[in-house]
Amino acid sequence: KKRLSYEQKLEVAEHSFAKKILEIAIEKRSNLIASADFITTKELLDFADIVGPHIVALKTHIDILNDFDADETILPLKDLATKHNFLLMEDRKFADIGNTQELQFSYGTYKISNWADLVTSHVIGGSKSLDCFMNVGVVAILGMSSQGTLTDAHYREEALKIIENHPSIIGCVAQNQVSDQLLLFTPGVNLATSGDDKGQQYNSPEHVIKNYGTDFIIVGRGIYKADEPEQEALRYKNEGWKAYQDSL
Ligand code: UP6
Repeated sequence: KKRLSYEQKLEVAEHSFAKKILEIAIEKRSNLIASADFITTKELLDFADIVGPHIVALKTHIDILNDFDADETILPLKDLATKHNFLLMEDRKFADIGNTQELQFSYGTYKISNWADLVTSHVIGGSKSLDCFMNVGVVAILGMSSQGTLTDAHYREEALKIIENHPSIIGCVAQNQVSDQLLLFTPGVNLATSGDDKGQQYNSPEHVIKNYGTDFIIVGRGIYKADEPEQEALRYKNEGWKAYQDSL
């Protein structure tokens, strides 16, 4: 089965952040999301500036920063997102009742709702637990990349019923094909190795794009641990775009 192009997906996209990420992909000829799993603000900002031109989104785990500060971290990060035209995707993986998720989304140290364009969320709390995510694109966790994950076929079948029907959800994180109306984000992508010693499992960009129909590859250590992160970002960007074009 041939995949839809980003242009075709853009025509049918309804959510503003689905449109936005597709527009950036088309403009930059990139389907790369860099995961910036740093523990200091300086590393995060330096990295964002270096890979910014090549990515559609920067994925953060904002709660791992040792020195988070709204003015020192978020303001410059937003400036870099504007400068290089990429979205900010906070990989919070919400997994609670609606009321608690609403508090976690807007309050506390990180005030995610103030700055994130996209957030990840489990759907384990049921559809109504996702109603709290306003003015943001939700990327739902359908399946995980780690060894022994509990997101088996039965879980995914039930999760999809929620994911396909919630208006805030623009797509999902998964290691398998999903329907054309969802954007598919796939982490666990690395060209150098097949996994780590903590259960992570990797595939190549070509494998996930051709076999699962992945729209956006998510690459962490493959890029930020490389000797030359910018060169490596370009390599993943080019491999990802070529695999996309080949699969049209
Ligand atoms: N991530 C996965 N697998 C999932 C969901 N999320 O790896 O199923 C996230 C991790 C990390 C990034 O939390 O931030 O994607 C992958 O990083 P890596 O490329 O360094 O393994």
